[in-house]
Amino acid sequence: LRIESELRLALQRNELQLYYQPKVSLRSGRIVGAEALLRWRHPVRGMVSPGVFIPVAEETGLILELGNWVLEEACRQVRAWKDANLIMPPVAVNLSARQFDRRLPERMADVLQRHQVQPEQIMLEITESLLVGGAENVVSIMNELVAMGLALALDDFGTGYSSLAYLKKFPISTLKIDRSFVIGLPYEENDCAIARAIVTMAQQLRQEIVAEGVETAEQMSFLRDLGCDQLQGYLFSQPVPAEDFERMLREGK
Ligand code: G
Ligand code: G
Ligand code: MN
Ligand code: NA
Repeated sequence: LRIESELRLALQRNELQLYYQPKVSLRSGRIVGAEALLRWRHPVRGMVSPGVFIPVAEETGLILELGNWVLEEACRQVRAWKDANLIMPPVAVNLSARQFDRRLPERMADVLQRHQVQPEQIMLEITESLLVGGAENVVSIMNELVAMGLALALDDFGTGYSSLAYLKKFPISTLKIDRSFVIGLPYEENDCAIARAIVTMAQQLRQEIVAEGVETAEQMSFLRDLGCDQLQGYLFSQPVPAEDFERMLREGK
């Protein structure tokens, strides 16, 4: 309850901020995307992790307001970067399952329009929990979003319950291999087998594949040899404030 009321205040007091973590092409080594990650600079507690406050926001329903703030801020930032003549790769935003309702396509159209951002500039990251059950309205909302030009990525892949059948049913263009399978590469045989299976499957389904949580050069070269498309992780960069991400883009890393 304490966090909930403080979180409401945080929205009013501008204590929230988006950090950006680059996604890097394993072929070219260049930045080909970014994931926006929410940060809360609490005046007393310091940096509060989204791992702590997102679950609270989801339970209380505050996630809708929080999620709208994130979409608004991501679009505002993309617009600002475009105005500064930066060549911007797509920016991915995390969506909680509760944000995925009938009005989401309309909300997306509205925020994109107000900031004059092309839908191709924004990617939406969803988790497997949304797919389980395969609700028809979820499929049709996804189809609407994709028809608008937005791309969908499946986050934390491999940790939930989605099967091959699910993957075929949903219009998802990118799979993100969960960090928990990347940690053991290339020494843990089981992790290697899982990573290999996910990449092979994604290739068959013509999906882009992003490995999360890449921290070592050995992990990177193993993933590159597998044919993985992109990496995201501390090896290249932690999530950083917008100014720092902008600097990375300008340096053409
Ligand atoms: O940035 P960090 O690794 O601490 O994030 C922890 C968790 O919080 C991750 O699961 C991440 O997906 C989630 N998260 C970060 N930002 C957002 C956001 O804007 N919206 C939602 N729904 N989840 C987020
Ligand atoms: O659930 P999601 O994939 O959205 O969350 C991403 C989380 O992973 C963020 O909290 C981010 O800070 C964290 N993260 C990103 N790269 C790395 C990494 O290389 N190592 C570790 N341990 N965490 C990472
Ligand atoms: Mn994510
Ligand atoms: Na993830």
